[in-house]
Amino acid sequence: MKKALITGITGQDGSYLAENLLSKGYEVHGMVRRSSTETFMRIEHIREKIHIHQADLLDQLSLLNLIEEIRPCELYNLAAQSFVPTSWVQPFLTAEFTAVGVTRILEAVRLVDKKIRVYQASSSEMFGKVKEIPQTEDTPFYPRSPYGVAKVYGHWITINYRESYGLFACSGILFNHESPRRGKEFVTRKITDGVARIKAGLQDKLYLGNLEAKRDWGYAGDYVEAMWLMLQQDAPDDYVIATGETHSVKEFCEIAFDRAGLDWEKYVEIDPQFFRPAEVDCLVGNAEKAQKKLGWKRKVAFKELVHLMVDADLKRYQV
Ligand code: NAP
Ligand code: F7E
Repeated sequence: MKKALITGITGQDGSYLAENLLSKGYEVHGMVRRSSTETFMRIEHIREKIHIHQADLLDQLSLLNLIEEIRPCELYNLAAQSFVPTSWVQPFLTAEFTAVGVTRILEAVRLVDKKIRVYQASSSEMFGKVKEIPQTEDTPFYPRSPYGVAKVYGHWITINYRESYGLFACSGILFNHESPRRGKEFVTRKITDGVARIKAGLQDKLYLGNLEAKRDWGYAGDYVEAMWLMLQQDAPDDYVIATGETHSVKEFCEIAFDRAGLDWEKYVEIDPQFFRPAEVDCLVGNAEKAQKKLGWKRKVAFKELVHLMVDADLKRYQV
C-alpha cells in the first residue's frame, strides 16, 4: 500500500487530496499543527480513515522526526499562511511558513530518504503584475504581496533541491481554485456565504473590495488530481494548472446572487478596507503542458463552480 503524507491536511486542498488518495487506495497521513481547539471540520468525515500527526513548519526537528517515522512514498506540502492580505500584516510569519517552511520540508526529505517524491504548492500569485498573457511555466514572476514573494522562494528552492540533490520534487503553479470548503475570508466563499446569509435574512449587505479584479477560477476537486499526477511521472517537473478563462469578482457576484434569485447590485457595497496595498489585476493561465504531459483536464466549468458553491451555502442555512 502506498503511503502519502499531506501537510495542511485540515485546509481546503488537504481535505480534497486526502479523499482523492484514499479513493486510490493510499494509506493517508496528515500533519497538523497544535492549536487549543481542533480545526478538523473539513476532514471530520474521513477522520477514522486517515492518520493524524502533530508537527509544525516552524519546527525542523518535528518535520524530520515525522518523515522518519512515516517514511511516505509521496509528500504533498500544502501547509502555508495562504491568505494574501494577512501577508502584509504578518510578513515575517508568512515568510517563515510559506517560504522557509519549504526548505525545512526539503531538508527533512533529503536527510531521511531522497526517494520520497515531493509536491510543492506554488501559486499563480507569483505572476502578480503579469509579464505575459496567458501565464505559462516560462512566464517571469512579478509577485505583488509578501505571500507572492514567499511562494516564489518556495518554487525556486524546490527546483534547487531537485537540481542540487536529485530530489523528485515538483512545483505545481496552481491558479485560484475554490469549493464549498474554501475559507470564508477568500472572495468567492465570502460572496456565496453572503448570498446565503442575505437570503436567510441574517444580513442586509455584503461589503467587498475591488470588483474589477479578475481571476482564473477552477474547482479544488479537479486541481488535487493534478497534484497526484505530477508525482506519478517518470521525471519531476513544474506545471501550471488553470482553466484558461478569466472572470471578474463582479461577474462572480452577478452569477452567485442570480442563483439565489437576488439582484447583486442591491446588496453589494464597496468597503475600502478590502482593497490591497498592491493588487494583482488579472490572472489567466495556460495549462497546455499539464494537459499534454499529465493528461489533466478540469471537469467543473466556471458557472457550475459558482452554482455548486451557492447551493452548498444555501443548504447550510437551509434556504
Ligand atoms: P488553506 O485552506 O488556507 O490551508 C492551509 C493549511 O496549512 C491548513 O491546514 C493550515 O492548518 C496549515 N498550516 C498553516 N500554517 C502551518 C504551520 N506552521 N504548520 C503546519 N501547518 C500549517 O489553503 P488551501 O487553499 O488548501 O491551499 C493549499 C496550499 O496551496 C497552500 O500552500 C496555498 O498557499 C496553496 N495555493 C492555494 C491556491 C488556492 O486557490 N486555494 C492556489 C495556489 C496555491 P490550520 O488548520 O491549523 O490553520
Ligand atoms: O482574492 C478581490 C481581491 O482573497 C481574489 C489564495 O488561495 O489564490 C488566493 O489568493 C481577488 C483579489 O484570493 C474582496 O482584491 C475583492 O483581487 O479570494 P482572494 P487571492 O488573493 O487571489 C491564490 C492563487 C493563492 O495562492 C492564495 O493562497 O478578489 N477582492 N473584494 C476581495 N478579496 C477578498 N479576500 N475579500 C474581499 O472582500
